Amino acid sequence: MIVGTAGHIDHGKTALVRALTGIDTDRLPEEKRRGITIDLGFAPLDLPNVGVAGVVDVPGHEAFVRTMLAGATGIDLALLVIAADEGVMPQTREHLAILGLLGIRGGVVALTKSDLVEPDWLDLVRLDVADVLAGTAMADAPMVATSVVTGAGLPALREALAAAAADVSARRDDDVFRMPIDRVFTIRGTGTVITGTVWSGSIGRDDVVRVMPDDKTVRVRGLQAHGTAIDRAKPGTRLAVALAGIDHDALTRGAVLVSEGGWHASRVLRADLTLLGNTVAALSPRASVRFHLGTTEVGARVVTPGGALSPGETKPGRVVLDAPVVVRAGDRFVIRGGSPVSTLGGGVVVDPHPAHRRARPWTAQHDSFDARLSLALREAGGEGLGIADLPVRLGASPSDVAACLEKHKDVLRIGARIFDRAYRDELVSSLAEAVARHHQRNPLDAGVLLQTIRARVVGRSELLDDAVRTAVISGHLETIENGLVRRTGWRPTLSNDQTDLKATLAGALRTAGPEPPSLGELSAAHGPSVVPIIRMLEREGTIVPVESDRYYDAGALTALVDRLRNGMIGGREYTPSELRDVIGLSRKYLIPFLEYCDRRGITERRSTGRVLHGT
Ligand SMILES: Nc1nc2c(ncn2[C@@H]2O[C@H](COP(=O)(O)OP(=O)(O)O)[C@@H](O)[C@H]2O)c(=O)[nH]1
Ligand SMILES: [Mg+2]
Repeated sequence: MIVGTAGHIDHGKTALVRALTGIDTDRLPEEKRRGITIDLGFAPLDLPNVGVAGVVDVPGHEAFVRTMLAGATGIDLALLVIAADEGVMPQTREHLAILGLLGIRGGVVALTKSDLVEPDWLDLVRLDVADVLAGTAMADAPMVATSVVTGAGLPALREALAAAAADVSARRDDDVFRMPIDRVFTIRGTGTVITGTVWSGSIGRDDVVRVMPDDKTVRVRGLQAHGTAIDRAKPGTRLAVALAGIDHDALTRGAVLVSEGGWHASRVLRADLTLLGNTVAALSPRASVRFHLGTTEVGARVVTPGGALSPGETKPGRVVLDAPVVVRAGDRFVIRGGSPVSTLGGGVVVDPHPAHRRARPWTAQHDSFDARLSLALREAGGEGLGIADLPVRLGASPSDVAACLEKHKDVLRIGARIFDRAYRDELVSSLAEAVARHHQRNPLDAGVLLQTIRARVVGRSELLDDAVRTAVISGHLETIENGLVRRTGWRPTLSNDQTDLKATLAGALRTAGPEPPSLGELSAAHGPSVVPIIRMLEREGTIVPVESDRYYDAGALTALVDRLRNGMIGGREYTPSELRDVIGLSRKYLIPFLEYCDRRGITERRSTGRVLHGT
């Protein structure tokens, strides 16, 4: 449980934290070198029936905002501090806006320095504050007047915090692990130590985790929470982690510790973007801003299609980052800019890895996991999505993802990936159409090579396999020998002329016997239908290719082979000219015929001639 303080400078945040916890967070930086047990800006706060919460409080407005942002999903509760003598001030409003942008819903308001004002005044301040809070993230927060001088209101504040903490839903630890790193240091004897707040999932001693965005693998040597060594840490824990296998220098604030798999750095992300209502100007398209998410801060450009983002407006767009950042769908981020720097707005990550080309912004209404999954599947087309990537890509726990995949009607699961079922069905139609077109253009072909039509559609090979299988099962296509497919029931059909030509060609080859004309000669004499009809005769076994462009009548070829066999004595080597005498062919036909016999294993070629095979 992490409590984040917020409020205008000098309104008494640090004094209040000291009164509640006994720790002076303003003095912590000096004590930082004392090591792992002292966590910069975090003070342990005992809450009745809740346990120890970590309260984050750091000095200085800029540092403060950064720490709040670093807390993002790390902060469970906000403690908004407003001095009773001054009331709401500019930084109160900025911090309030940030709490809203970060999606922090629970909190308590402390009206500090109540000893400095009259009760009547305090009542007026209460009304004024309630007005400002109306419609914000803190609208329903209880208000407690406090004084660190008299001690008034402190027990009530502690109780209000405990009650609010009990209302905050427990974070799930059956989720992918992520912890943004906010500090890195070296401890003699321990090595590299980092600190941060566990945002999701859990981490245990000896776990192997990755440091992103550099993607280095490290082992967890030890864990400490609030100064005590522990074996496993749950989400929402302030944690110090000793790491093996990495140097202090290789780690920076802004890096993120994650569990294996599914996490990839993003350069472009899709988001619902909001510009705060009190900003003076619209955010022009492609405006340069600072992007804050967790402990990461990078330059970025915000791209909102259809023109500028106006004050108070929320619309879908893209964020183009100057450096790779590890984000997850559902993450809240803040954008700051201007001079002096102030909070301009922020957004919710809708898709950390949008498709490169067709990436159109998704609108805010696509907020259910099911709907986003359908959109992502559609965009992924023939590539599909890796199931292991979905918890990060679409922002749901692995078990929720698994449950959704079970019943989602669009999902076609093949191995470790999922595809859009409609895309697969379109592929089936495309394949069937490609085969039909081939039949139309080549009506005498038995079919088309599966390989050829697969090359005409787009998709991963496992999806194409599935589409072919589906086309066969659904009766669109049938596979025939030699890697050929055809429309189910399709047979080559001959016109009357072609039927005549088929007989003519078969007759011509039969008559020619051992010295048949080439395919070129036949085509020259009979026209372009010769080739497909010859192929058909070949498929039927009437004729046999001896060379690539010369076919023999099957009977004539058998007779020729017999003549060769009968004329040769086993074991004796024959030169080509001796074999010409045996079978009486001219050299032009003889050599290709002998090579055919070698290929078929009838004869065997030796250094000076041929022998009958096996003799
Ligand atoms: N009288 C009075 N002064 C307070 C109270 N709380 C804080 N202060 C004073 O207000 C000043 C600013 O307090 P600090 O905690 O540093 O404010 P921060 O900037 O919000 O952390 C200090 O001088 C405190 O002593 C209070 O309850 N009563
Ligand atoms: Mg302070």
